[in-house]
Formats: sequence, C-alpha cells, structure tokens
Amino acid sequence: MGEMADNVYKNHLAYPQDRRIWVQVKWPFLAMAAMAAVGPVVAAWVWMLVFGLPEIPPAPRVVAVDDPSGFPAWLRLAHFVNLVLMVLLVRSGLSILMDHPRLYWNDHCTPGSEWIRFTPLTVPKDRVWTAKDDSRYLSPWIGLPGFRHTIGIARHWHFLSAFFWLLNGLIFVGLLFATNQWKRLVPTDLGIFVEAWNVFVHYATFHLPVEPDGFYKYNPLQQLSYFGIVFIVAPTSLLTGLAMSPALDNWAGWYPRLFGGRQCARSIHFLALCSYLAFLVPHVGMVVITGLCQNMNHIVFGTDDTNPAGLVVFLVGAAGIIALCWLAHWISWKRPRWVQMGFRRLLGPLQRTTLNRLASRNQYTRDDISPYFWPNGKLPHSPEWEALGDLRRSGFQLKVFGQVENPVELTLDQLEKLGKREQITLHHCIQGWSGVAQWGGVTIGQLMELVKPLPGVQAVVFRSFGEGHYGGEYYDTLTLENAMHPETLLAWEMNDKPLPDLHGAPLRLRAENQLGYKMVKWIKSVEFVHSEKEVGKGYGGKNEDDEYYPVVANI
Ligand SMILES: Nc1nc2c(c(=O)[nH]1)N[C@H]1C(S)=C(S)[C@@H](COP(=O)(O)O)O[C@H]1N2
Ligand SMILES: [Mo]
Repeated sequence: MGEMADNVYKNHLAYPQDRRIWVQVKWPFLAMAAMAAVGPVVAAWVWMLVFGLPEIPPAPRVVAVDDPSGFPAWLRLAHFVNLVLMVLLVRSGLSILMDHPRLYWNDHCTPGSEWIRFTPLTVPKDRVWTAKDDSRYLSPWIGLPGFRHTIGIARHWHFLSAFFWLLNGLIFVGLLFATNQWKRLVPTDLGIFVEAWNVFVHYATFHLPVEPDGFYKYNPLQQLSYFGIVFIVAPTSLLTGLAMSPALDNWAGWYPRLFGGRQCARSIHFLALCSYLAFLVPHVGMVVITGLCQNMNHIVFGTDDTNPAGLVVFLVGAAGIIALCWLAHWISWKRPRWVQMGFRRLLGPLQRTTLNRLASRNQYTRDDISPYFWPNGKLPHSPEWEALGDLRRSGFQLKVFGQVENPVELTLDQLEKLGKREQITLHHCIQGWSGVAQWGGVTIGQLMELVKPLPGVQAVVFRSFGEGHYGGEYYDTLTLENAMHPETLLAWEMNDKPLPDLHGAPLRLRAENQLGYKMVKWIKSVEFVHSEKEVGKGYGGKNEDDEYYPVVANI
C-alpha cells in the first residue's frame, strides 16, 4: 500500500523543480474573452446613459396556491450534495487538465496549435519530448490529488463524482417537475429576456434593484442564470465528457463531431468549468449582499427567518467539505489502491456492459492523418531490443505462448502472411491529447486462429522491450473480448511506413476502443492467460500496477 506514494513524494517526478504556474491564451481568444466579459457591461452603461435606468416592477409578495413557496428538503439536500460533488469534480478535473496542459480546437494536438496552455514550456523540436514530459505540477491545495502526473487517481475521483453528480442531478430535475418547483427555474415567457436585461443594467451600473424574496420567486436574471447552469451547462459537461471516450468516438464518429471533434469537446468541457466559476462568484456574492442570514435559512432549513442559524449550519457544512477534501487527499496518497479498486468495483460493471460493448468501426481518411503525433513512454534500452538494430524488422521473432494449443515464434514476414489489416483511427491518450494515424498489422483474432487459446483463457498479456515510468518491464493486458475486437491489431506499419522506433518498432498494439496506455509499444511477446491477476502486481498492466490506472480504459 502506498509504495508509489512514498516513492513519488521523494521523487522529482511528482514534485519537480519547475513548479511555475502559467496560463497563456492566444490573443484572439483573449480578445474574445475580454469582449464577452466587458461588452455587456459597456452595453449596460450605454443603455443607462441613453434610456435611463429601466423600471423594474416590484415582485408581488403573495403567491398563488400552485406557485412554489419555500425550498423542500429534497431540494436543499440536492443543492448541498451538488456542492460537495462539484468541489471534487473541479479539483480532480484540474489535476487531469494539468496532465496535458494544452487545449486545442483540432484533433491533431500539434504543439503550438493550442489556444490556451497552462505550461510555460514550448515543445522542443531538437529532442524527443513525450506527453509525460509535458505534464505539469499542480498544488494539492488546488488539485485532487495534485502534484505531477497523478492522472490515474484524479480520474477515479472525477468519474466517481461525475456518476453521483449525474444521479443527484437526475433526481433533482425529476423532482423539480414532479412538484411545482420547476416554475422557479424554467422560463415560460420570452419577456424574461428583456426583464433580465433590465436587472443586468442595474447591477452593471452599480444599482441594486428591489429583490423579490427568493423564498417565493427569483429575479429574472437570477432565474435565467440558474436555468442556464442546470439545463445547459451541466448537460454540456456530461456530453462533452463522454465525447472524450475512445470507445464512443471510434464507434460513432458523428458523436464527437457534434462538438466539433474530440479536442473541441475537451475545450468546451473546460469552458463549462469556467461557466460554473463565472456563475459561482456572483451567485455567492448576491447571496451575501441580498440578506445572507435569510438566504441561508431558505437553503438550509427551508424557513424564511432572519436568524443566523442557517448560516452557522452552512459553515459547519463547509468545514465538512474541507475535511472531506483533506480525507480525499490522504486516501489518494496513502491508500491509492482503495481509490483504484473502489472505482473498479463501483463503475467497472457499468463500463463493461456499456462502453466496452461498442465495436470501434469509425474510419478516418488519409487526409485526416495528423502531421504530428505525440509520443509517449521511454524508448527501450534493453540489450535485446538494441541488438535488433537494423535487423529490427528482419531479425525479430514474436513469441506467442501461454494457455494455447500451438505456441509459436513468428517473424514480421510470417505475421504478415496471416493477413494484413489497415485502419485509420483516432488515438486517445489518457492524458488528453489525440491524433489520427494509419496503422497496418494483423488482428489478434487471426493470431488466435493460429495458436488456438485453450478454454478458460480470459486475458492476453503484451510485454514490451521497454520500461514503465517508474522502472520495470512495461506490459499491459486486454480482456479476451477486447483482444478479439476486429480493430485490435499488432501493428508494424504507421502511416504507410514501417513503424518508427519512437512509436513502437518492431510491433505495437492498437486497441481502438481503449486509451493509449493499453497499446503496448516495442512488443516482444504475447501470452494468453487465465486472468490478468497472474501477471505483474496483478492489476492488469504496468500503469495499473504503478500509477493506479483503470484496467478497462474505454473512457
Ligand atoms: N512500452 C510502452 N508502450 C506504451 C507506453 C509506454 O510508456 N511504454 N505508453 C503508452 C501510452 S500512455 C500511449 S498514449 C501510447 C503512445 O503511443 P505513441 O508514442 O505512438 O503516440 O503508447 C502506449 N504504449
Ligand atoms: Mo497515454
């Protein structure tokens, strides 16, 4: 337990020398962001100077019988649960972002084409610079778990929170419509846009209009912004999150295209985060300005009093959230296996029965091939691999063994005789980057026809000449089911040329419904086994063993 935790604390990998904080936005996007922020305020001032302050009719205090009054217990609870989960989502999300601290509007992720970056570094051209070299340090005060390259743990927190956040959101929205509470949020009259603008002109010019009592009714701007967060931004987060899944994207190419592509989805996912933060600041500000104690009683006890009890209870709740963050940090570093296994037990079955069933059949064209393809992993320096030298392609023999009727050793020529398949697909790295490439190789299915796995075989092990991030032989496993996908290849060709050393010569795996780390490069052997538990530390691969990655990698 915690062996990596102890290692990395002492290790420059998680706590590097260079911990500079950096945000750099390309100027057109900076200009757009500035316009989006300043434009409406300027417009409001002009409006006031030209037309005067708009009239805002006072909201009636008496409510009709079927109009909502007060906040029922389910709503108050869902609001708090949402807050807890959003804190976890945002903090783990930032940790994930920092593992590939660049956002793009194109799927190729060519360095320099990002519209925003959170790293001071430009990718060097004179030497190999891997995606892992590019990951950045994030203070654990901000990120969960923070530090550098802790994406395995961060993703478990993110997806576990996202799952419960979705459940909570569905219950919340379901109950909104099962009761009359939906009337608070859902506009039924287009006039609300004009009224909301009028309120905005007041705020933007430092006037406070008379507020309705939020116990009965929100002001129009408030209503629209709540509606936007619940019914537009939250679903956008979910849908763009899903659009980053290799299983989904390589099954239905149209899905990520809804958002402009996989990287656009990732950028929009980030902009959704910005929207939550842009909402949170005025939301909390208005709660404080417009009667803190009363507002707190509304949302904590569902009463309309002005005593401080609600505020006090909320502060206790906030302290609870801070304690939870501390606990999550402790678990992440001291008991990381709990996080990995908790995720596997809770969401593994759902993953296996949904995303993992999708056949990756989406093909790109030669025109789509990425001019640049980020590399990852360390080039092998094992004598065996180096001895292959120029003979890498002719002198190599792939060993296929284990629970099979007919173990074999095959040269690349012999592999090619089994049949060659070509495909052009989108590669998804767990860190966030992607790229399109053409791959040529033999399917594992065809290999299986030759070696004939014995009954009881459940997993296939791919071992590499290279080492993992923290040392030791790199390997990974596929379930038999995933190995048999028609697009799962042992590839010796990339973009119509022999596979380059950097990308895995002599042979690498392609498993298009999985994330990149499953696709072992520099393969030396293939073994059929009963269970992945028999290999390495038993978690399904080198990254699963050392970096707590999930064993099924389809999102
Ligand atoms: N042997 C080995 N294979 C590996 C890795 C590695 O570190 N060692 N990294 C994996 C990861 S995280 C990714 S994203 C892909 C990257 O493939 P590429 O370098 O061809 O882009 O290789 C995978 N295969
Ligand atoms: Mo990766």
